[in-house]
Amino acid sequence: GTGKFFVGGNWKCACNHDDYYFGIYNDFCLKPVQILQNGTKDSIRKLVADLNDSKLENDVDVIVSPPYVYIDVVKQSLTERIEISAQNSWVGKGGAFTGEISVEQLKDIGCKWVILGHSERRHIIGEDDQFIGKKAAYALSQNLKVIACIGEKLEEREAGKTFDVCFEQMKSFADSISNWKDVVIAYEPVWAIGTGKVATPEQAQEVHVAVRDWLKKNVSPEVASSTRIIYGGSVNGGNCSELAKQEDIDGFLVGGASLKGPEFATIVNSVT
Ligand code: G2H
Repeated sequence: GTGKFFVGGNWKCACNHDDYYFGIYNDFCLKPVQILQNGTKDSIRKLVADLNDSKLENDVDVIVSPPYVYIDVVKQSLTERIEISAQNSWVGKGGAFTGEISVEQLKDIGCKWVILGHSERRHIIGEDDQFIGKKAAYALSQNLKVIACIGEKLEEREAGKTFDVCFEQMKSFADSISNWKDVVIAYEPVWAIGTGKVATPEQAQEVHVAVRDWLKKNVSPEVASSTRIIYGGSVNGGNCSELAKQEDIDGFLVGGASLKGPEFATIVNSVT
C-alpha cells in the first residue's frame, strides 16, 4: 500500500446500522419513526464511548465524520487519537449563505478533514464536478484536508464507462488542486454504497490502479506514488481484510459499519 493506512467513518445522517441497511437507507432516510430513535445525542454518546474503549493499531490514520450538529460534542468527548471530519463544507469564504457551514467554522470547532464529492451529494443533492472541485480548492487553501470521493453508478459500470467516469471526476479535482499532500482519494462505486454489495477485492483494485495511473500521467509520478486511494462501499468487519490485502487499497471510507464501535475498530485493525 501507499502511505499510512487510512480509515474514515462516515456517520452520514446518523441512521442506526441495521435500519440503514435494511430499511431507511433505500428511502434516503425518510422514515420518521425510525429516524427519531437513531442518530441522537444518546446514540452518538454511546458510539463515542465505544470508540474511546477500543484498541486501535498505531500505524493507521483514523477519522470519523459526524453530522455537523454533533461535531462539537464529539470533538470534546472523543479521544484525540481519532481526528474529526465534516461531511461537506461551503464552497468559499463564509458569509450570507443561509443554511451552509463554512470551512472557517469547521476549523474553529476542530475539524481537520472534510469529505467532498460523496456520491450522495453528487446524485441526491445534485452537486456537480466543478462545484466539488471548487470546494476542494477552498478547503485546502484554508488547511482543511480533503477526502475526495469518486465513483461510477451501476449503469455506467454496465456500459463499460467506469474508468471514464472516475477519470472525469478526478480531472475536476485535479483542475483545482495544486497541493495533493492533504488529499485522500476515496473510490466508492455507487452500486456498492449502503447496498451490502461490496466490490470484490479485484474490482476495487482494478479501479485503484487505474486511478493511480491516471494521477501519474495527468498530475505527476510523485503524487501518484504518495496519494492514498481508499475504498468505500459496504465495507464491514467481515470483508475488510481481503480488501486491505490489495496492493493499491490504502484504507477505507466506511458508512454503515462505522456506526458500531467494535466493528469499526476491526476495520481499522485490518491494516496489513
Ligand atoms: C459509502 C460508504 C461510506 P457504506 O458511502 O462513505 O457507506 O459503507 O454504508 O456503503
